[in-house]
Amino acid sequence: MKISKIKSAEILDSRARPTICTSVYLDDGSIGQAMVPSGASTGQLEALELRDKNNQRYGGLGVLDAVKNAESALKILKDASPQDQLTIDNKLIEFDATENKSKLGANAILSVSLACARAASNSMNTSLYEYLNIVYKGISNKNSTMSLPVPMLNIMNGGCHANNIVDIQEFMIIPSKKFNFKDGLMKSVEVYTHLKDLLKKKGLSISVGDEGGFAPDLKTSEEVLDLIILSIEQAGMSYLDDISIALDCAASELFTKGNYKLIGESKNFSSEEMIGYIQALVDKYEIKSVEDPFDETDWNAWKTFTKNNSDLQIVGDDIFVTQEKILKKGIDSKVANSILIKLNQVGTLSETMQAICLAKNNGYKTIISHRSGETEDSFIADLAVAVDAGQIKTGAPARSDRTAKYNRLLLIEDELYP
Ligand code: 2PG
Ligand code: MG
Repeated sequence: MKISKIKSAEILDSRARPTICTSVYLDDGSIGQAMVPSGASTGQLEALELRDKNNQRYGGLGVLDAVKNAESALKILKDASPQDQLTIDNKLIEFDATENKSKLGANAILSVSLACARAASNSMNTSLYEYLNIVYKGISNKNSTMSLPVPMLNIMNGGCHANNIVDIQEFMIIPSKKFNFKDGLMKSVEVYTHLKDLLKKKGLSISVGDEGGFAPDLKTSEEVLDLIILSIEQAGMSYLDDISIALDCAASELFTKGNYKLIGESKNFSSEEMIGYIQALVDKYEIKSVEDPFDETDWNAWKTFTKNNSDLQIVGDDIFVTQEKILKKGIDSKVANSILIKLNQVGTLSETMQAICLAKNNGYKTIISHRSGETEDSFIADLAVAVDAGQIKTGAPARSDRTAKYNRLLLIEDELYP
């Protein structure tokens, strides 16, 4: 079986920015399609997202060059087996031949990589998660089971995902592991609904940020956390026993000239002060998971904080950018104990799976993640199940770009545990 055609198009993401959709056609009639998401708080070392820079179209954000580049990959892929994902991805990497995929664009490359996986799974008549599990077993050389991930739902938005001055980007709720996926999601929705009522009663805005979480005009992180905990209690649940809290500080966005500038807190913190600030929040609120608490270059702060918090999940996003080489350095330097996994930070499915495998082999937890600019594509839901990731973060339980992933997981749970 061979790839007979690659067709790409410029489409829109959830923030009204262009992104790429690619369809891979196989000569047995199977088709696979994939849409690529896009971040706002991006790590400096992420693979490059190619934009046209033509100010006449979409303020320079068009992706027509990426569309052309994705289609041009047919000439190097037409003799490869679409079921050999590693070879497909290696050919794409060789064709690009740059360190950060800047020639073709990681958006172009990823769209082909994922569409090819979908086409192969369609051709084999398997569910995508089953097919991805086979691919993952091949890449990790291990017998990996599948499981439904615990969701992390971003219900209050700050940072660069919202039009308020709250410094921390994401306040997420995590349902207890005692719930199956369906019940955990339902409990989380109850909290989200109660939070909405609470905000209304307080005369605060219930309009939402980029990931579907509320984004009222609050200032400090403590104000936000108090409201979330109150809404958990008002929903008749027990904080920590039923629902706990995770943060994504996205601290690289707060870091300027060696200091952390926290506008909502009216504070300008040194690295040591930032460690103290995060530690105090974690201790006071018994936070379960903290992502990017420090700038991606502030490795000493990461090391100190990791050493002092062996029971806390400490997640590297902008610092590791889903890249094996950087994660390896992080493991050696004892930085963090978990990794956020974003396909478009590295640009191919195989490299993403290699990073997951390295993390797991070294006792790092893995969280599959959406981007703040998303599409209706739910690929990450299947990926989370296929690699037994354990956790997924994909926004609030609202807005179709976010619920597409939760809905897909509900259907997978029904298939796996009827
Ligand atoms: C993050 C992500 C997703 P963005 O920082 O973890 O929530 O945001 O896609 O803007 O990088
Ligand atoms: Mg993050």
